[in-house]
Order: sequence, then C-alpha cells, then structure tokens
Amino acid sequence: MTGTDRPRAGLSAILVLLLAALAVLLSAEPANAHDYLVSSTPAAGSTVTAAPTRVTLTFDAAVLRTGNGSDVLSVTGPGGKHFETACPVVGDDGVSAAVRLGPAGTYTVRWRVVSADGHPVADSIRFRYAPTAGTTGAAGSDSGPVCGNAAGRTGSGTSAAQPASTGSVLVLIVVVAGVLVLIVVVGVVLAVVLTRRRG
Ligand SMILES: [Cu+2]
Repeated sequence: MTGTDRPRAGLSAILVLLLAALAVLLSAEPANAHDYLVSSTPAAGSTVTAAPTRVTLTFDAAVLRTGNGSDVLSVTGPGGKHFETACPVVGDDGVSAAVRLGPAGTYTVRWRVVSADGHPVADSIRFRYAPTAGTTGAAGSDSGPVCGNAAGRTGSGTSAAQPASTGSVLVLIVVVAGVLVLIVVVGVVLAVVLTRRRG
C-alpha cells in the first residue's frame, strides 16, 4: 500500500507554499519606501531675494492627512527665531506653512509628516534669504505657533497617530495570513479526501 505517500507529498508541497506566502507577507511591509522630499519652495540650498509668503514641501507621494495636527513645519532663521506664522497645511501636493521672514541670513525648514505607509518622516533643508537693502522683515517668535496636539497637551490630549497606524498594518497582515491559512487548511482537507476516495 502506497496510498499514504500521495497525501504526504501534497501536504509538504502545500506547507512549502504556505511558508513562501508568509515570507512574502512579512517582507512586503518593510520594503515600502518612505515618502521623500522631491522639491520645495524655496528650493534647498537656494538664495531668495524676494520674501516668500509660504514655504511649500512637495513629496514623491501624498503624505497622510493625520487630522490631529501633529505635522510639523518650522522655519527658523537668524537668532534662532521662528518665522512660520501658521500651522502647516497638508494637501495633495504637499505640506506648506505661511511665513514672514525676518533679517537676511540662513533659514532652516524642518518638517515631520506621516509617510503614506503610516510611519513618520522628518528632515530639514536650508535656504538663504538675501533681501534688497532697506527691506524690513518680521521679528519672528521664540517658539512659533502652537499646533494640533501640542495645543491640547495642557488638557487631556494623549492621542498618538503612529501606534494606531502601525496597528492597522499589523491587523491587515494577520487577517491576510489568517485567510491564507484557511485556504491552505481547506486545500489539505480536500486533497486528503480526494486521495482517499481514489484509493
Ligand atoms: Cu515605513
């Protein structure tokens, strides 16, 4: 009697497929690249002579609208002052914030946004501001506008977007893996039943 060999061979093949599917699932998420900056206004490393009224950052993909105001876009310049005058706005074409620049000098734009895969990404660029002589600029502020969660931090604000989005990715993986396991189990049962019936 060699009837038991066939279901065993089938079972091994199915187990190999299952392991392969799990390997693909587990490696898929980290392979997602984070959104990265493709351009900005003013451009990184550039010198502007006319004061911009907004600083705009454009990414390779639409960054997430977290809706909790945790995004950061700060513009600091001479004296370490902040020159952004409003909280950042996340749109389809990127992230921007209103600014009123101060004296001539080097300005640093720092940002922290949530990448399309749910992970926060942060970086900075610099540009130079060289206005024509006699231009009066803004005085700047010591800390910039208070935005989003920071505004509610004196209250009971405890929400954090990052664990929630990581959690939803994990849930998705578990659900997909569960469905795969179910398909495999049904396949094994069918294979065993069919083989027995044939024998
Ligand atoms: Cu990521």
